[in-house]
Amino acid sequence: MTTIEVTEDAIRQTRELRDEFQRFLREYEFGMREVETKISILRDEFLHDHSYNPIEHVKSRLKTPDSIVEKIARKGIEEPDFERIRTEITDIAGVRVTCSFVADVYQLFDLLTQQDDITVRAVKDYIAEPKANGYKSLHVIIEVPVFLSTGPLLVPVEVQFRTIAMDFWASLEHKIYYKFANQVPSHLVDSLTDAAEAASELDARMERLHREAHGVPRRQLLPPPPPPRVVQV
Ligand code: 0O2
Repeated sequence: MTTIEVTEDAIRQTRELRDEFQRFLREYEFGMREVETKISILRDEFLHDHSYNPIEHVKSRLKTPDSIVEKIARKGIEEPDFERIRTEITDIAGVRVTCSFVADVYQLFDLLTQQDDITVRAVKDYIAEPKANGYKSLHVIIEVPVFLSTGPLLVPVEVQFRTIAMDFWASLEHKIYYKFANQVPSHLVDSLTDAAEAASELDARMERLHREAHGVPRRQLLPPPPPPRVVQV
């Protein structure tokens, strides 16, 4: 049997690293909570002032340490330190906002990204340009200030906006890929792409029905807000 000698110094260093990693993750959790609060304020205001709730549900998650390590490897980040991880991995904190209709997706995106304390770092509009497999969602990396005892800190948070139909498709697709460990048989890949098309048609049909029943919402007749501040990274 091999025995490993663990020195006091090694134990101290390991503890320091653990504490630093926990502090690092906590910053993302605080950023995530700020975004959750902003979304829930928008939802409540919509309900009271427009008697309409554009949000079906909100789900947040912090990337697990395993998933962070896997992404560091996938991106080929050599000798990663906390600063490098901070700049390169921008989806450690993620908030997913599932909306009723596509119009709600873009309106909530505008209302969140135009807030004065929010800076937009990057936008990926997979609704305007879906992925080859049919995946649709509007992704944005924002920076939100968090006020700590040591001073303010800008935390990146990935927000994904999508409709219920897009969310339904993405959840099942994710499960299928997980089950087949990413080696999905080609007939299933084709069926999934067809299903994404069917989900888009359903989105369009339900939105038309909603407008027929309720008319174009007053909030959608307002002039469009100015574009968000985007910082190139
Ligand atoms: P999880 O479990 O959601 O965290 P980048 O971050 O820009 O360097 P990446 O990660 O490819 O590169 O970014 P992108 O394209 O914005 O996609 C990231 C997230 O979008 C994924 O997170 C998924 O949540 C979602 N996503 C993207 N493409 C697909 C897809 O084809 N199917 C499904 N179901 N979801 C998708 P994670 O980290 O993979 O997973």
